[in-house]
Amino acid sequence: MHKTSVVIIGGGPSGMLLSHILSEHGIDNVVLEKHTRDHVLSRIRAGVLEPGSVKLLRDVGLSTRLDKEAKFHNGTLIVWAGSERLEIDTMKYTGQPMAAYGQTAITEDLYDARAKSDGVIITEATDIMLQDIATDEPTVTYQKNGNRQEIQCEFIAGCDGFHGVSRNSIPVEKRRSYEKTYPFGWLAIMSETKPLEDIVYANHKRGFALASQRNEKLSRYYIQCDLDTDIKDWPDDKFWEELKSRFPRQMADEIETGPSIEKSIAPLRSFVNEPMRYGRLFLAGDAAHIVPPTGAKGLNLAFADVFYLSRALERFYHGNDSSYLDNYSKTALDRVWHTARFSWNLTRLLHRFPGDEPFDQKTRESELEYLSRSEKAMAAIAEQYTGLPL
Ligand code: FAS
Ligand code: PHB
Repeated sequence: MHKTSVVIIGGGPSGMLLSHILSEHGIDNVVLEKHTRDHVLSRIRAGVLEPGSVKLLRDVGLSTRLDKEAKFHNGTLIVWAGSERLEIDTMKYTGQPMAAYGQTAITEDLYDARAKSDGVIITEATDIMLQDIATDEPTVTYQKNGNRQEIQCEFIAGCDGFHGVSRNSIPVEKRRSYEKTYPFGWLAIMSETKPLEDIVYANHKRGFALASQRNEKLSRYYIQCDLDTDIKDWPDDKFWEELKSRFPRQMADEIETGPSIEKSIAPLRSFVNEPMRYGRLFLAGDAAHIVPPTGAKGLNLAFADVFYLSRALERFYHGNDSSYLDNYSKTALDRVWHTARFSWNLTRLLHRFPGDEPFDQKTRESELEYLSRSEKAMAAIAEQYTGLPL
């Protein structure tokens, strides 16, 4: 039997950032992660940080490597109709840059920081069960090395992602979810090649494409693909040819190709679970919501939840004030719905949908043309792309 203040389920970016911040405030916590550290760090996911996420990482002392290695961009490009282009100029309209810095690097930084401060991160903790979450004395049990363990705590943070156990520990009659699935996925490639100068979203009649990066020698590219796509049907040269066909000629000629070091297909989904709190259980990150990666929001939204939840727990333990905990779900969901709407809308604008009429593509191109011409419309997009202030 162990005791701690907060048990954090999930050792991904949400759980590890929450663990770091709570420890910085002297709040005891234990992280239970079902996989090994190496497995968690082997995942390739998000690549772009909002200024608010960069500030949060700087404020909690986690930006040494980020400030050395991240590539800061004053804007992100959108190209369409084979030759047109516009810039979501976040520097001009919000005075802040976006940062290209991979989720893998952030998670490595988090694991290193927790190891340095002797954080209690229990990996390969399986068959996790949450008990008495509606009481003031919840417990968490788990299997480790064949033994059943139990931890008594005061709060549980469900940071175990979309397929985790936390959300479903809330009685089904006490929660409601909202979901939208998209009739396509993203086929992703990582290659040790020089990336394009900018992050570029492409709307093309053959489908969406995205050019991104992890550093000066590591490129990340995506193309929209059918849901039943078999990755075996996509050798590297076929991927590069299709990717280039979706960018304006001059930009396509700048794309440096090379062997893939990773190739995967991710489905797109919008999902929101309400509420994000039940009793002493608080959900954060993908455990509570999923947004399509079109707006580079998933990881940033997870960090916003962690900011609100860590502040609420700090006020409870050090300010004897539970009002931030009581308001957590509403505060977090306000931002979640704003971000879910923005990500859905950008996905609608930039992708081709099966069953589209020519009219649909023409109206998308007209909307992009309007965006490129209207300072007011562009300011609105830039404000949403950088993320509203925390
Ligand atoms: P995570 O899913 O990252 O972490 C949850 C952790 O909990 C995992 O380590 C898991 O092993 C663990 N866990 C699960 N069940 C458990 C259990 N029962 N017990 C204990 N531990 C358990 N976002 C972007 O912004 N841009 C992108 O390009 C992008 N691409 C993505 C591609 C893919 C394939 C996926 C799945 C997501 C992508 N995302 C992207 C979103 C992603 O970055 C998430 O927003 C981010 O990982 C959220 O972090 P967490 O909330 O920590 O959830
Ligand atoms: C990435 O670099 O992986 C990335 C960038 C922007 C997005 C999604 C993913 O919108």
